[in-house]
Amino acid sequence: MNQNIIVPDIGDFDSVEIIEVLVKVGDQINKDDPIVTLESDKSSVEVPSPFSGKISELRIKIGDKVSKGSLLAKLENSSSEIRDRSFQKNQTKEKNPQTEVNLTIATETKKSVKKIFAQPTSKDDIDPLETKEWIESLNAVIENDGPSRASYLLNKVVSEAYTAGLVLPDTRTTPYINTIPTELEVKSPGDQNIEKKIRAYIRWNAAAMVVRANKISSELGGHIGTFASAATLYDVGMNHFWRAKNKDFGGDLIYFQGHSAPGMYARAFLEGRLSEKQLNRFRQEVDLGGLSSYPHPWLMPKFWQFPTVSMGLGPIMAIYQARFLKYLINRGLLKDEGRKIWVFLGDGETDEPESLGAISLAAREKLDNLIFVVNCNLQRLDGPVRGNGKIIQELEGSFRGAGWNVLKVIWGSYWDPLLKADKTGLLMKRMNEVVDGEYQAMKAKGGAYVREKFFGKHPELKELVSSMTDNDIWKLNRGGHDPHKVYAAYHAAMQHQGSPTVVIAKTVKGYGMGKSGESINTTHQQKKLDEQDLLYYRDRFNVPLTDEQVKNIEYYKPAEDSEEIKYLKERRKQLGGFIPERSSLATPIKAPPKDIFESFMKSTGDKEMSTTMALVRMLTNLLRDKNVAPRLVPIIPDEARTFGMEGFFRKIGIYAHEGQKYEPEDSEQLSSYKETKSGQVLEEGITEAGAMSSWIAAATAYTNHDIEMIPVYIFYSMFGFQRVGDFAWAAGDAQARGFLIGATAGRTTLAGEGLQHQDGHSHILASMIPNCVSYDPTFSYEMAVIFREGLRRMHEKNENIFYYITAMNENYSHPEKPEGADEGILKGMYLFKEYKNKGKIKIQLMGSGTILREAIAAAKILSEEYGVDSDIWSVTSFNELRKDGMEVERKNLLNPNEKKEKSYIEKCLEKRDGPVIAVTDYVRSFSDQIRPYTDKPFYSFGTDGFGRSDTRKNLRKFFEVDKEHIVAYTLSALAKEQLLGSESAQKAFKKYNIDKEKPFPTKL
Ligand SMILES: Cc1ncc(C[n+]2csc(CCOP(=O)(O)OP(=O)(O)O)c2C)c(N)n1
Ligand SMILES: [Mg+2]
Repeated sequence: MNQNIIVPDIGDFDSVEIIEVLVKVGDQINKDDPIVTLESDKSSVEVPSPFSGKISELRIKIGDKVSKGSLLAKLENSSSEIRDRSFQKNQTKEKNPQTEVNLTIATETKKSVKKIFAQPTSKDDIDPLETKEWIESLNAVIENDGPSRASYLLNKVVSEAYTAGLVLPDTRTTPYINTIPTELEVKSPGDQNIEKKIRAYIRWNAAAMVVRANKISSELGGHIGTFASAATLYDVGMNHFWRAKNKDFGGDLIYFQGHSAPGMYARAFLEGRLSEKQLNRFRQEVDLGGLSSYPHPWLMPKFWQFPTVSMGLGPIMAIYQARFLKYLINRGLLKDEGRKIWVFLGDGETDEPESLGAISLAAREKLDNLIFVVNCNLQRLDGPVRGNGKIIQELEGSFRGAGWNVLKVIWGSYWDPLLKADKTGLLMKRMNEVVDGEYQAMKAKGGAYVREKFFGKHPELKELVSSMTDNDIWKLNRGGHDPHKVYAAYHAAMQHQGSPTVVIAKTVKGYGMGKSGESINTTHQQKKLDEQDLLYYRDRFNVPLTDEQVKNIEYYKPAEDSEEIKYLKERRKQLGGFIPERSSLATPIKAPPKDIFESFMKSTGDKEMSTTMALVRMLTNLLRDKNVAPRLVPIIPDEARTFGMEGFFRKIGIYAHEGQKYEPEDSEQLSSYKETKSGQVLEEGITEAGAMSSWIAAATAYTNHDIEMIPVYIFYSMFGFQRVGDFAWAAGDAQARGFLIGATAGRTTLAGEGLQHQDGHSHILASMIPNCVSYDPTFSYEMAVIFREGLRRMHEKNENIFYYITAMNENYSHPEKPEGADEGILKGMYLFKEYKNKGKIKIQLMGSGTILREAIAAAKILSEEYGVDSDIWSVTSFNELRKDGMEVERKNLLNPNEKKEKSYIEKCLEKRDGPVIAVTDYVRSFSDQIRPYTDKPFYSFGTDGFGRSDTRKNLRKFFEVDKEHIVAYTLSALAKEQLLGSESAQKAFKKYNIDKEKPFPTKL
């Protein structure tokens, strides 16, 4: 059968140009193979063939303009399967069980029910007998038919109640008791005696390490109280749950709470992974071999995996990590091995917007590979987290509301008999009503205080504990310190499917520290324990050290053949190895062949485009390279259309773990919104923090998943570094490899959007991150050379750097790459053009981004109208030039007797005359950075001040970076340098109507 391939619906565009023809007559093509690439003034998109077959005729060529319905090619022997059916096919495949359930419920609840007026819940039990019957019925169902039947019935009853208009009590929270009832707790198979000893040694060594460091200098700091509260939470995980990476398994990923780092070192010491010498070098890292204060992969690249200490970043990065793991599995790049992501965070830390900001995404994406453990020691740095409330209940409400499986671990086993004996419900009532401030005070003030303040409120409760001593009461433990309760919760979390789990554990800050810091407001910063405190701590945990050893703050490590060390090592062996440990088995990605970038090296002639479009075309080309294509991870926070990337939607699909349950409104269109389980694009919605977390997950996949990925996160540059700067810093720490693209960059280039949108400083922020390599290219060939090198350096040569490249939305034509420019493009500057022999005076004119074009235009005017010659330098990276300048200067200062080395800037400028005039679309400090590295007079111009909306022309005039200002200021600078009389400048100011009275833009 013969078929015509025509241009499908391409949205609002008409008469768009064909820029590539990707097939020729005689080619055998498959359905969805691209035929041509179309380019409008905003975006480029490939047109796929709706059929497979052999191309018998081509009706178009490069440069032709086509619209919807234009004939592109003819096919012979084509199969009749048409493109639009693919959606229907998908739809039947990806069934939606949820919809079916909802439908059943809906029809069932349509039964007629007698409507009654809504009434608030009655406070008093007017018929206790009836209440008892209901409860007994429920218990009978639980016993006879199991909890799932009981839940079903309750849900049914609740639905009926809603239909009847009843106001039901708030169900976001459950009573202030453990979620898992004692009878349902799965018992730990471990040897509790040995585990207790191991935990005691770890506690001791962690505290000793901090105290020792502070003996050297109190400048060093450190924390004891955080780990003291969390030791059991970590130990149970280490002994029983967390599986390490090895040749057979990808490994669970554990995000440790930053301030609990001492505990991880202390365990690694017992495991024989860290030496005593290393412990003694806690927080002393300047000479190699020290231990970093907190988890920092940059400083301990074989140990730490995740930088977590800037609070809030760990939780959200971990959520997107769990999501990215599913993405890799759903895209067929990774095996599903049931790996889990565990995240530890403090209760105070949950106040960070980032901590809870993405919990609804975790539930929506059904991330049952994710387990949060919130260590609720009820305190933060200054005092209680919720003195007047209950952080555990508040968190339960938030997580349950978001759709998480919530496991509260509030009370330890010593409370079990009391709860059982409490027939009146008063104990639970009391537990519910006491606020955290009181709970904290109770742990600080001892058993008698608890008897009076907690149990003393009701005679029945006082009676309940009448046979207990104050010491017994004091021993009533919190769930987070009870290994049995913690084990049961972790076990349940591991089994849970369909949603993420949060274990909310109640603990005591500074547990075991006694007067020196148990449950007191100053616990967090306690880092010095005196002799008495140390002796108390030793006794509290039965650490077998003599008084003398305690006074010397010795570490305790039993012999290698002791039962404790053998047990500890055996447990880790069973779980596949040690944790944390950082490694990479990823294989590099072969850099794409040159021809993928070749078309960008040529002039675009009259054709105008933006560097954003050039980049998007580059990515489209890269999707044709078999090595690179599957590894590309385009990440966009709801701006694909802004950047002309909507063509990616259909071409590679948007990742959606449930596929697409609806027919998209634009399904007929070429760029239709296609969501699919194997989708490649991460369309994040409006969350820069989320998108950045996705980028970090992908950019560190080489170590966390042993697969090299190439994330390209494209964002509004204004909403980049300044919005998520701390994540970018963490990315540097984590040794991320990938591209950050600051699109719509430049204070005057974004024009209409105004003050909050126009970026004139992101490069300064990027320059602060040591392993971030940044560029502000002007022309498409610069972008191509930079991007190609980024792929080579990061993903083929595995350098631990990441790229920040700005891309603009201004359309202009692009010249051909000057011969031999590659090296300079990458180093940061190259000679773009020279005006010679016109005049005697010369300037060194530098520019970057779109403002380089103003400089080029100014050079022409200066040459033609004022007889001033210029060397025009395209400065692709002031940041890279500065790095080179600093390093060379340092070397020269260190070696005053040696021959002076020249920085790259000096080499470029040494044989060239005249002052430097530097102009960019960024604040002056961007170009000022290279001032120290040339002895030429230096004048910089930039866009200091708040942006505002107007046309590009007006904005450039306002910020004084248009060609007219460049000309006038250059002439004035030449006058100042006494290379020219001042009349020329005066003339130019007049000619261009430059208002000398206008205030400096930072003041406007
Ligand atoms: C973003 C950020 N802000 C502030 C700090 C300083 N800081 C370190 S720990 C801490 C208190 C932590 O309290 P919590 O989260 O409850 O942890 P805990 O030590 O009680 O387990 C603060 C304010 C930080 N590390 N990161
Ligand atoms: Mg806390």
